[in-house]
Amino acid sequence: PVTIHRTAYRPPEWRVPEVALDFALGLEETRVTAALSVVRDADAPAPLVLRGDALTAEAVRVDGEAWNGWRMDGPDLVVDLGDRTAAVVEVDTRIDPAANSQLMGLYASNSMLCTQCEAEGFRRITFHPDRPDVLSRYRVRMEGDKAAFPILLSNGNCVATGEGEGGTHWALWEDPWPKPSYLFALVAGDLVVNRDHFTTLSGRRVELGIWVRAGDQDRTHHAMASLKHSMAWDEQVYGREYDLDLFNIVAVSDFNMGAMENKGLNVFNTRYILADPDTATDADYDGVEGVVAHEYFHNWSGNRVTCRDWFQLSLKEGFTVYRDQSFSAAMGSAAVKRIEDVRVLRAAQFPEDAGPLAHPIRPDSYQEISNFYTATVYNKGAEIIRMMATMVGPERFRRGTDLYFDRHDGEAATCEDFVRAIEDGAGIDLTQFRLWYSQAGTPRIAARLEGDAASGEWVLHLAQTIPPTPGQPDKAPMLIPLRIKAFDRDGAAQDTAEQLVLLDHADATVPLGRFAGRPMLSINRGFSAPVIVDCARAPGELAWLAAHDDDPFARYEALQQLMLDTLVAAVSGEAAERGAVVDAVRETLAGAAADPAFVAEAVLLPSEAFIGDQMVTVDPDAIRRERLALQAAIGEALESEWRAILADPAPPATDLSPAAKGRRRLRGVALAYLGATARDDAPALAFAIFSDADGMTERQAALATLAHGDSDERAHALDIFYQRYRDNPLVLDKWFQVQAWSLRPDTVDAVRDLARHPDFTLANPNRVRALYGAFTANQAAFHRPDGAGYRLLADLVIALDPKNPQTAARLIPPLGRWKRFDEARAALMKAELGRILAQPGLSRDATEQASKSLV
Ligand code: B3K
Ligand code: ZN
Repeated sequence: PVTIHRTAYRPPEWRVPEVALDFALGLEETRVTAALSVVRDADAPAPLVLRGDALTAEAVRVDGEAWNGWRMDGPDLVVDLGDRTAAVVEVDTRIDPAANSQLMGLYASNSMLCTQCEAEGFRRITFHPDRPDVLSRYRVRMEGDKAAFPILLSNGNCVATGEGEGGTHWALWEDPWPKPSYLFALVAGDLVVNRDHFTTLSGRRVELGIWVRAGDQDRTHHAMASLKHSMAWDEQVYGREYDLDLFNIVAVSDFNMGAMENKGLNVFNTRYILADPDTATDADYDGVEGVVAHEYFHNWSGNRVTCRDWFQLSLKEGFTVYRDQSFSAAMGSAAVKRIEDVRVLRAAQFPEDAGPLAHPIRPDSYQEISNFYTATVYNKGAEIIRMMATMVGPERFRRGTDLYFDRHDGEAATCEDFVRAIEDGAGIDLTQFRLWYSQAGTPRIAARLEGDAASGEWVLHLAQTIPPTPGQPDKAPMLIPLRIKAFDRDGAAQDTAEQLVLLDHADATVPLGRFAGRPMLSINRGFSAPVIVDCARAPGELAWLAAHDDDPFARYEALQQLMLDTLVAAVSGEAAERGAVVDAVRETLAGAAADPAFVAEAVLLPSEAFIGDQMVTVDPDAIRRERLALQAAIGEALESEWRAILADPAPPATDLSPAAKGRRRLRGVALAYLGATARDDAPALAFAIFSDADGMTERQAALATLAHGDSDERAHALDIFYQRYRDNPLVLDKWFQVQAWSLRPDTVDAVRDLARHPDFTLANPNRVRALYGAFTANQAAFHRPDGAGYRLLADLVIALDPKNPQTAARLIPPLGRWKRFDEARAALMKAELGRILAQPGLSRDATEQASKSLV
């Protein structure tokens, strides 16, 4: 496979100011004529290289004349234009959308046609430079059978429609904004719309449409409300207005990721559009809100200012994730949102940064760009933006982003452009900070308190190390902003003010002030930097912080650390000292009435995987055992508290206020703790909640709790759930998922059986992820000592890769964590990676992931 290097970037030799596309639509055959107006930018004659992927050029014309001066170079079309400096190049191609199982380019989903072009899917529709720094104005004509495709959509505005011959009709769309090919979209199908409108800050009326299949309209209201909130928020917080008269969203069931920000025509996975209380959990509602916002925000951070090349992906993704996180924080509880975001970072990004696929947020090379839509580029990328915002404060940050949008509007920009705009606009020197873009690996900070008995002065010693990562053995110290505060155990009067420490050397000593005794150290408050802090704690310090810290994230963190320390000690064979955790949970629960959502997050035990991340060699079985034991101990010791929470009736499922969501979340946690005890009535209690539930949040929480056990109620509930929702794909995904999450010892076998279930299909990425994504997150199951879990995953990758390499390749990384496990498991994992690599015709996607994972 060819490796593409960031430093090999060269500006395009040909620009393409105009693209006119003509589609004769059909599910099995779509004919495409593309007319590219090309203009030479290179000084000397240069061939026009148009990228293709599995395309055949049926005819080529230049300036209206048949043209023979072209050849294929592998998949690409090379047109010799002699010494012309401008031309109109027309190419006819023919594609089969129904056979497109990769879901890249133009494909059929439930007899509708839709497109996905990012990153390199446009070249599966027609020949084109297909690089993000080539921006064009698009004019799209499409014609198709009126009965099969009553709705015809593309980017921009519909400027004309008409009837054709033989029952066809056509539409002409024009997008006034120049855009890269990856933002092109087309949708044709039998769709219904939820229409609304939004009036922008400057008084322009924007028509909004959310297009779904008949019967789904009533489940689009939350998405529509989220869209309008996003539009208003981006005006208020970033001064960004929408720039077309039309904004359409289409929901499709077969989609490789969450959604796509095509200009004026977002295409979404149904999962992030459809929601009603009966079928969607509160978390699903939040997912809809967050993804609708994310894609909408891309209109500025991504579309108006796009990326020069794919190495700059975090320019749009990191920034846009930061923007959607801030938006969701403003719509609900900021503290809870921060906890959730950090949990995602630790679950998905930290392991990536610590493994063979580690890469900087701005990678240096890739073989297949689809493999770089990672938690590092997205979520760590967002943390890098957040650190800049933290260092300069909101007003200066806004000056920086204003300058960025102003300077680069209409351009294809780089991460460096963004950093320079923040430097210039906010007035800060980010020279050293830039290392966050180039160095991979999660920095570790060792923190140590030291006091002077005579003076009572205390200092904090900090030391940073950045672990080696592939291709980066040695790292330079980074600039790490740490929000820090020290508390006096006995009197708040002597608390120091919070300080923002900018750690910019390998070591530093920070004066904390005068304290009567060792102060309580609150460090990395709000998770101000994406780092791991190692800090020796005095007895009782974490419990004190869990109860008294005035930063909610730090309170959460202290309790998590206390749980983690207890669990890691138990797993390492030390006598389990569970009392401190039980007491701290009890104390935290006392605040449940005031802030149930926060309390629910705070009292959750760390995941099995995160416990494993603390160990040199992960012992999945011991982690499973000790975590369950601690869960049971907390369940039993606080039984009356959990029962009291459950005795308080659930708020109606239609109540989606943060308070109601928080109460449901806490009820779910209470049920899980009770479910972990040996109490005889626990299954019946869960079953009653399952049966009485008036919405999916309670229903799913009860089902998930039952799924861990082996009660009669479990089988019964699973059956009821299946019968009730078998025709609703998104809910059926949950049925697969809860079984793959199960802590039962036979989960590997259950997943193997579920993969043979008539409702399981490799054609739908949501279904694949529901079963296998959940399974690989189930640490003790996936890592079953005999390797059955690894084999199951590799079998799936091998079966899926020929159909959908992008989705297949994304499932490989869990096999690459072999260095963290014992020798027997490591050998089994490597064997499965080897088996994947040995498949003839393995995709570039899977080859890159599997080969890098073996190193
Ligand atoms: N930009 C798209 C991701 C496309 C992924 C292609 N493999 C969705 C998003 O981040 O908003
Ligand atoms: Zn995005």
